[in-house]
Amino acid sequence: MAAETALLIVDVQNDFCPGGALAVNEGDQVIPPLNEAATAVAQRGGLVLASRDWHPRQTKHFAEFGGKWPVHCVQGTEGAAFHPNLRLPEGTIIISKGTGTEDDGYSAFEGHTDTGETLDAVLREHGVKRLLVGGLATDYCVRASALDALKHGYEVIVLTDAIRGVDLQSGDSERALQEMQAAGARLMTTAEALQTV
Ligand code: VGL
Ligand code: ZN
Repeated sequence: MAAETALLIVDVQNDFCPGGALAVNEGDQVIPPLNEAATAVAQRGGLVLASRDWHPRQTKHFAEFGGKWPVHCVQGTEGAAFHPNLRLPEGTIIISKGTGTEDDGYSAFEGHTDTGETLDAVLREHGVKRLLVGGLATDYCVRASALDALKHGYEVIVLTDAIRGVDLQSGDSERALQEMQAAGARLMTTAEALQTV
């Protein structure tokens, strides 16, 4: 794998895992394959990025202010922390998103580093051409981030064993996968992806 391949870990935070405020079924099961991918990518000199849902307490994203969701991933809370079993290699770049009071901020491409850089800018600076994408949730932030990555011209591989969905409507995750694939993403298991690229 060349250094032009980066790993984007989407929103593996306590609130999206079992016991959390917006728990995704089996959400914590994305962690072992993502830890494996992170180690492999970092070892080969590739960049690892981790996005986090990072909401203010009052945002139109939450049901009590007109949105769709229970309160989750409020900036600085335990629910917003990365899951303790997630092992982020040294040098992992954190992208915070959903930080506004008006927007959902589903895509990591709407987020920023702590110095205010966009994800696209970071990827360009590092010469990244291809993104491996995994995390939570398949039908929201993984979907939005993968589709935006394709729009920005990156090659995208979705790690099928390292994603789980909310499925507010049954079939949402399956439809999201088909949508990502139709837009040009490749779907592979983590093991396949680490062998192939
Ligand atoms: C997400 C629902 C609400 C996600 C974030 O990370 O996929 N889903 N906020
Ligand atoms: Zn959210």
